Amino acid sequence: MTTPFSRIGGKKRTDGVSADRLPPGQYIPRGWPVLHYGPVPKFKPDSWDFKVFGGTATGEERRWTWADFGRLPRAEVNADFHCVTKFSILDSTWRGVSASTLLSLAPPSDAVTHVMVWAEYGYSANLTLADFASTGTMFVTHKDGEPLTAEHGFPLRLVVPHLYAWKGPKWARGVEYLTEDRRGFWEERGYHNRADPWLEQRYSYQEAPGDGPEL
Ligand SMILES: Nc1nc2c(c(=O)[nH]1)N[C@H]1C(S)=C(S)[C@@H](COP(=O)(O)O)O[C@H]1N2
Ligand SMILES: [Mo]
Repeated sequence: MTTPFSRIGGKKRTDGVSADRLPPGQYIPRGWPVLHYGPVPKFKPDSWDFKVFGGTATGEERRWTWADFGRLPRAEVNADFHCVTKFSILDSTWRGVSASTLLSLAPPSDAVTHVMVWAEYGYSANLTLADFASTGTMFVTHKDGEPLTAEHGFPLRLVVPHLYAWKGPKWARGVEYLTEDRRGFWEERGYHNRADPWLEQRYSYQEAPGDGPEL
């Protein structure tokens, strides 16, 4: 059975998608909207690097140039994408480097509980280590076989399919291992620290004690 539940401009659309595929309050837009704060950065392959730092097991920072990063093992995941502004993109094939691959190449110390993923211009998003290590979490270069466009995060963005999409920085440049939770860019600005779309964890005022650090 399919349910007509997505709307555009007040007009009902039947998408042939069963209702349990969409988290509460979400709809399927036409196309893939572009949404971010600030300008689109220019990719500079010569100076681009990706760093894992903070609470690494060795205490050392790990750094990859663009060429080094290109040699990391690739993986693919089929997953959905849910923005807190209520659009959802279903069934994308994401290709890239799994967060779990980075965790095994640059292991965190036993004290690490959270990560901060950093992007160009200081954008950041915090995740529990468990959410970061989860199978679907991936630094992606391609969607549905096509390289990401600049607006969608080229050359590299994080995708965390089981959380609202702001947890996936476009133009990602690194990961900081944290020994306690710290709020990222939107989590400091009124958005929920955990961001589970199935629980509609949209705003920080919905947080229960223990969901995040004091604001
Ligand atoms: N660097 C950066 N990444 C970002 C954002 C941003 O403002 N800056 N916005 C996030 C939000 S709120 C969403 S919904 C998705 C949107 O991705 P898209 O533009 O590819 O649809 O990017 C996320 N990643
Ligand atoms: Mo978003």
